[in-house]
Amino acid sequence: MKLADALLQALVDHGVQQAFGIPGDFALPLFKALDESKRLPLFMLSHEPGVGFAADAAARIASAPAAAFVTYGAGALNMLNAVASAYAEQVPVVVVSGAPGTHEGRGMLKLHHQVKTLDSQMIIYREVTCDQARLDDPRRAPEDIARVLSSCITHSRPVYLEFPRDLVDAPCEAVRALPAPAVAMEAVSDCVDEVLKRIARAQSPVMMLGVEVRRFRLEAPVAELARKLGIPVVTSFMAHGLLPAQDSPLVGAYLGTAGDPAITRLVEDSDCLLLLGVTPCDTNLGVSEHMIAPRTTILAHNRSVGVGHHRYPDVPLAALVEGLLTRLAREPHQPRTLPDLQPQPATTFVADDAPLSPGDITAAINDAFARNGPLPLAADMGDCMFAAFDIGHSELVAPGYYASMGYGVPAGLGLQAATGRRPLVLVGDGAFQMTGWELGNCRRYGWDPIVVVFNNRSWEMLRVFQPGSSLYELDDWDFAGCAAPLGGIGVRVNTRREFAAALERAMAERGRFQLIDATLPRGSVSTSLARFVTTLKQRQRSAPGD
Ligand code: TPW
Ligand code: MG
Repeated sequence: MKLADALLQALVDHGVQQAFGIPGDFALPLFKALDESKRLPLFMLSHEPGVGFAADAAARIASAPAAAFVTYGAGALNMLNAVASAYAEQVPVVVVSGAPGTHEGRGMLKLHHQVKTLDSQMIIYREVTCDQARLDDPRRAPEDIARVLSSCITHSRPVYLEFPRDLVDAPCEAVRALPAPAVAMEAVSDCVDEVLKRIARAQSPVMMLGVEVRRFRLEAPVAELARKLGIPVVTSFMAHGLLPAQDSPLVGAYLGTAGDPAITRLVEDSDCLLLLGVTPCDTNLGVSEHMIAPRTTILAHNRSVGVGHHRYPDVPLAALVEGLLTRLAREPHQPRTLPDLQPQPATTFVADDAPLSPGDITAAINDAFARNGPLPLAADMGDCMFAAFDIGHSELVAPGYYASMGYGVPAGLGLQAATGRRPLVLVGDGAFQMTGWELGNCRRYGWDPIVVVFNNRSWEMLRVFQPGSSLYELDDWDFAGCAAPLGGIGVRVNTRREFAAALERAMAERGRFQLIDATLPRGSVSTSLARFVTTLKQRQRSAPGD
């Protein structure tokens, strides 16, 4: 076998279904091999941040790794922020970077794209990936590839492979996938005992689901667990969009001070909060007037479980969930009666001539989804992400923790590449300025996302953080006018009636991307964003040691 083919076959064998990328001279032989082998569909975008975000979204929606192929230096380092985001949010992206040939760069002349040394890129990438290898020895490469891809799946984090350009055709053995790491069943069993005891003792247990539930494909087992125990289920901020089915045992998303007060009380008054795969970060757990007490929580995250102050260092979430289900099958619990929550009523949408607000956009989307069926959502950072919380029963990919702008549009493309389903993208005007141009790649791949630009001509979220400045005002770009030259259809709307009509048309028309440039008044943000930011700001001032 040749080294490039061994790598590509190993990617497929480890569940990778798509490659996204942009070539360069150090990566050209590898791209040629990728193209000719036909093992993976290759989607080429315009800018490496888009490549990284698209691969991230493809991996999130499929709960499987996705690959991002780039060239050395300018390409790989251009993608760094997207990979950092994937690291922070536990997304299995396999970065494959072309690299100088094994004997290049040893003489007097530095090579183009080189930073300090030929190792600089590897050193930088170590910080944003969970495992790395340079495939510079075809005898060792199969072992290295197997280890790195196994780490990617085990930890659900990005990994980094550097591929010297002269070794694409080097003969090598096929890669043999490693078995999943063994789990100490005794520890799992003790942990299950303790968790069930805590739940049995509690008056008001609540289950909060985090992104690991999705990453490790545990949505169905976790829903079954909640039903068997009779425990109400909420998602964390980052995990909104999990359990999208209408009949799932989900109450809603926990947004602390920014969310539905009934859900906030349920979580914050619970005497046993079961955090399953929840990242313990400020956007998930810090948006509260009083901190959630560690003594009353059970936190399963990052392959360990903490029960109060007691820690099980090597119990992955999947083993815990499976252990709990097996135990409940043997010793069924009497399910509790679920508390009678009174969630906030959904806003009803009126298609009149009033100017649009962010809430109108989501109410109209809910209406359209109820009529036509839901579309998977990709949301960018900004008020549009908070709007996404008002849309029910749909899958969502969004950077709820790392919070990088520029995610929405390329993520939408990644969603369609991975699922074949048409996505709905929610994006602010500021974020669209960063990566919106990737829409120009829809035509050649037959993608037709619907894109709603929340156009308030501002970096509005920043104004909430620090009001009283004109720093945040943006110019009024004609986003709708840009759509046709990029191969799509664009329309600018100002009122609720115009928005509803544009959305209905967009949903009915297939084949080209549809951009709805939704004019919002400057200074208008959703109340959830305003409350969210206010609480985060309060935390900044108080609570040292958080
Ligand atoms: C890559 C900092 C967070 S929110 C925001 C900025 C600049 C303004 C977003 O403006 P937009 O949305 O998209 O018009 P809206 O609703 O607030 O008006 N650079 C990156 N990521 C982040 N998060 C920032 C800067 C930021
Ligand atoms: Mg804006």
